[in-house]
Amino acid sequence: MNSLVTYQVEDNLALIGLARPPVNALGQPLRAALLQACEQANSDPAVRAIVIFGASGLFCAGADITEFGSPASFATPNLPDVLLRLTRLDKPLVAAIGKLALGGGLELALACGYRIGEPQTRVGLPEINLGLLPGAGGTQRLPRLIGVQAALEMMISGAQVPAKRALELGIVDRLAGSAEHLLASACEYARELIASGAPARPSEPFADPAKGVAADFFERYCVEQEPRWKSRLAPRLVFSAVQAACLLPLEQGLARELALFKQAEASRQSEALRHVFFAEREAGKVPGIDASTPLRPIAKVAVIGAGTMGGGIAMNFANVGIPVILLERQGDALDRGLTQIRQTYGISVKRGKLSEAQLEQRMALLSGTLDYADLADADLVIEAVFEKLQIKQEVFRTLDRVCKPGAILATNTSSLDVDQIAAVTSRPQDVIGLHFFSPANVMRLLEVVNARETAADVLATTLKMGRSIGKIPVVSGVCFGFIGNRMLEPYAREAHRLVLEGATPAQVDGVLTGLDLNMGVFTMLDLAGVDVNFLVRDANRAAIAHDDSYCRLGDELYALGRYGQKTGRGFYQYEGRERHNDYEVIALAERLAGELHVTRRPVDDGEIHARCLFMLINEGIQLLDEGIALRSGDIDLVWINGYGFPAHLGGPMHYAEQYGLDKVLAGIRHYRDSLGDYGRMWFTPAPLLERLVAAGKTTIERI
Ligand code: 3H9
Repeated sequence: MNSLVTYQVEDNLALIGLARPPVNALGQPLRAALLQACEQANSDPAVRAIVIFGASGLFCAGADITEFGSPASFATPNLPDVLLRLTRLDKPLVAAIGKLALGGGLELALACGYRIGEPQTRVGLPEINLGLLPGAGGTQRLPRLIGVQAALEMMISGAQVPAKRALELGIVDRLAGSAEHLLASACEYARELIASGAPARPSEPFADPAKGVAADFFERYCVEQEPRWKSRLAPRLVFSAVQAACLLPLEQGLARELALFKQAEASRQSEALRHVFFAEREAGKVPGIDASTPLRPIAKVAVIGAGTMGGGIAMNFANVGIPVILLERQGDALDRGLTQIRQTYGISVKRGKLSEAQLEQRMALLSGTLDYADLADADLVIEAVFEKLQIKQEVFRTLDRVCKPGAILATNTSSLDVDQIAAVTSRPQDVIGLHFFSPANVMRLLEVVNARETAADVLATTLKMGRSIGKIPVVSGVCFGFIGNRMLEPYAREAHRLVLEGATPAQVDGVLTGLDLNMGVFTMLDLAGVDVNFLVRDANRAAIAHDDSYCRLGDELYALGRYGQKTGRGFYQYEGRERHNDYEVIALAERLAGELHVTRRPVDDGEIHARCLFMLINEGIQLLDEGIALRSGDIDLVWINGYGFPAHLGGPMHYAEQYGLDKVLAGIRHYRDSLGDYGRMWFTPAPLLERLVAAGKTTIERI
């Protein structure tokens, strides 16, 4: 038998083990081997039932994602055909689902008439996260097994369903007592089936999925959900496929599913989301670090500053059972911080995401102090104090005095020079930047700033720690603003300048949200604080001293105390959370344009798109060329997970590749030549972009 599956006949049972590490992805070779093994079992008169299991425990993570977009994805035997054939074997098949059955892996289990899990089993149809829909029968078979509503919910959310819930829903028929007993329990199940003369496939609980579904179910579902889908294609295709399950007999439903799947697979959105999937896995691979790099233990964490940021950071550790001590200068600030954390957990309790007991467990892991001496036994200290170099340096001098040798000293700065912070300590090798994004307990991005002297084991430890608290850690070198905020600068610059030239904040934001960004530049600044943005910009004033005219609008709003949402006025006016245009801001822009001799004119949406996006892309390419970012996929992850760039566009670098690097370059040159002094000042193409286009490259890489 092929080495991709193990095959054994024991006591009238054929045991077929999937053996393609690491996750039994159902690429063409495994599909062929599985089919061959099943045919062999089917034609062997000594075999009366078949058990399919994961040879190393894990059942299957689905189709092989690396095959999508290439002829291999449907190379013979293709997955839908293999699974259809399995449903037609005349012997009972039992899927023994160890650990995971995802996507095509769950579809394989659904093609088996019987399914057993273990307590740690999780099942799901996460195809939507790849811009796809289940394409090997899932959209047709799952509704017939658990009903339309539950099936649709699983496919639209892409969520993993834990074992107990899978049992309640009827996705698995029973659970083994433990993972170790799974195969033995599956064999026992198969023997029971043989003994009772059970059919190869039992009848389906929801054989007519339309039955019992309200006549207006699909219509109502669409009205409720569609606004959240924005311009994403995959949810709409999932929806159509499930609708087909209600309208068409199985065979025609499967054909419809296949057509929809192929449409999804060929889409740019799926290509972009697949890029993101692999970028997330690549981001963990950092030169100079591998499995042999030693790790430092992190059993206790300290956070300096119990404000919104410090509190949010602390919650990440309490959530995974690591004790955290919060340090503040004043007792009342500390109390406020801890109360705020309790309130935030309280909201999760109200939403049913956390139990009261879990809230108390987490709060019990959090303690407060006003005394640096209490940080002496912390393994990792994260400083989250005011964003000013001198203040942070003072904190690090103190940490250097009080922390134990080998403690990792991290700064949560969003823009300052980590080398200069490390330099005030006697142990710069232990210093690193850990830039959390607000709200720090929610946002998945963690920029890990690898300073000049940061030791390899410090970097490796923080990367692992980042993943263990559920973040996507991305390594950045040291520069002003690191990857994310440095790119924000030219992107926001264009937005501000366009308002001086005649666009309105709402028009600029509308173009950006029209691309499915979570929010436009001005909404984001109002949320983050016009004052915060001013202070960051001010710290970098020397770098833009040659022309900071575009900042004048933000500077004046700051001077007027219009700090954004928190003061009810910023680039917009607010009533509660509701945002309205503010004609005072337009009048201010008109006055400033006059003073700065900027000619006002109607600005079209295409220009807003090009100027904001091309400048964002240009800066990203420059960062790659400077080695601040290790790869273009890292830049995409930063903008998707930290700045609300839509994952289905793949991040700004992937967006540029899909848009055409030559067109981006031509656009930058066009504005360089057509915007007078301003254009000549700011629209300089990144040399790497010029080199890539000259070399005829269509992907962004360092050359
Ligand atoms: C599908 O099934 C379509 C069908 O409906 C229809 C078809 C016609 N393929 O994440 P990890 C690799 S769509 C290829 O680091 P973890 C991954 O790249 C699929 N490779 O580990 C990595 O490689 P490397 C639906 C895959 O423990 C290594 O395995 N399924 C696949 O943190 C380890 O992965 C999904 O969307 C794959 N399917 O997480 C599930 N899966 O070491 C996608 C993983 O070279 N996978 N790899 O970097 C996952 O969600 C996670 O990988 C999983 C493990 C939870 C399984």
